This record gives sequence, C-alpha cells and structure tokens, in this order.
Amino acid sequence: MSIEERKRLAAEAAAELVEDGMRVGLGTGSTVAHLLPALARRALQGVRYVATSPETELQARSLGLSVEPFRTLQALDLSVDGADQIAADGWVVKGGGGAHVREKIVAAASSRFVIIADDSKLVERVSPPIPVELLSFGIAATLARLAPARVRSGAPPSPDGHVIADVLGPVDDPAAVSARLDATPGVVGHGLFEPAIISTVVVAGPGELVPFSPVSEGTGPPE
Ligand code: A5P
Repeated sequence: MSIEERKRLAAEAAAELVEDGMRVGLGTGSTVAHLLPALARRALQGVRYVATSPETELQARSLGLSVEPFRTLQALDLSVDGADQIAADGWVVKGGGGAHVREKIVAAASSRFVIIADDSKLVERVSPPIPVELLSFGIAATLARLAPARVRSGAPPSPDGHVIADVLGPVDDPAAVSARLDATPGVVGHGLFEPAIISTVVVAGPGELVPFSPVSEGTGPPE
C-alpha cells in the first residue's frame, strides 16, 4: 500500500466521525485532501465547515461542502487535520504547509481534534524544524531571538500576511520550546501541538489502521 493510499485510509476513517449537523474544522495538506472527497461522498445534512487555508476552502467548496468564514462560530464539534511528526509522547509538529496558526486556532476551538496521518509521520521524539509564523515588523530581531532560525525559502506569506519561518534548534523538551516560542515577541504562532489539544490520532500503515496511544494521552479541550 502506497503512502498516498495510507493517507486515504486514515482520512476515510476520520470522515466517518462526522455526523449530521456538526460544526467541523478542516485542516490543510495532502492527507486532508483525501478527507474532503470522503466527506462529500457521505452527503451529510446540515454540517457547517470552516477551513484552515484558502486551498482547503477551495477544494471543499468545489466538492459541494458548505464552508463558512470562521468569524461568528465560537466552537466546533470536531476538527480533522494532518501532521508532519507524531511523537510517541503525543507531541505533534504541524506547519509543513504553513497553515499551523489557523490550524491551532481551529484545534483549540474544537471539542474533538483528530489527527490523521500515514505511519511515516510516527517518530520517537519531535525534532526540528519547528514551523513558526512571524510578524514582518522587526523580523531580523525576532529571528535573532529564535536562532538558529530561518525564513522558509519560497514560502508565500500566510493567509494573514505573516512570514513563515522554521526554528532549527534542538527540541529536547517540547513543552519548554513551546513556552519559549509562545513568549517570544513577534511570534504569531508555532507548529508544536501539545498532547492535551489532541483527542485522537488515526494512523494508517500498510493495509490497516495502526493503534496509537501516546504515553500521556490528551483529553482535548473542555466540551
Ligand atoms: C499544514 O500547514 C500542515 O500542518 C499539514 O497539516 C501537515 O504539514 C501535514 O501535511 P500532509 O498531510 O501534506 O503531510
């Protein structure tokens, strides 16, 4: 089974979690690209979708899914998104597509946040690069505080007009790195997702879903 088929397997399993009338967040990336047709095929009634990127919004709309701006909805029932790294301790790295800030806002607003991935994303521990989104004002000073860090070559600005960069230093203690990034002026957000924000991880190996139980499983935000 190819990597692409594994992504589709995980995405189709997650699509089954959506029920009529739910408010659902849609992530970004090549795994989510398999989720959207699976959702469209289910022909669910009254589902309200929000998208974490213009690319996802465009694909979802083209498939007939009802996407609305994420302005007035205060909470979502379920969100589904991909990942770049899924560590054994439950920490996840996202942002390979530069959408990590919107993705984290959507995840935090969701009663249930589901990660979908093929098994190539499983790692023992998270490692650099850690994607960040930075204000362009003072960017040289911000990068100096984050060093070693660099602006991502060829990456367009985020949909909110910020710079996509990567932090390259060690990530021995993800909680400490996450706290440091959160506390750095000029950092809009970063791609380290703590275990507590993640409800379920759906991983597909060759031909089947692989059970994944992080050492410290997240419970997700309060309902
Ligand atoms: C988008 O910025 C990312 O967070 C993606 O969700 C992540 O990179 C996974 O993407 P793929 O599904 O394409 O591997």
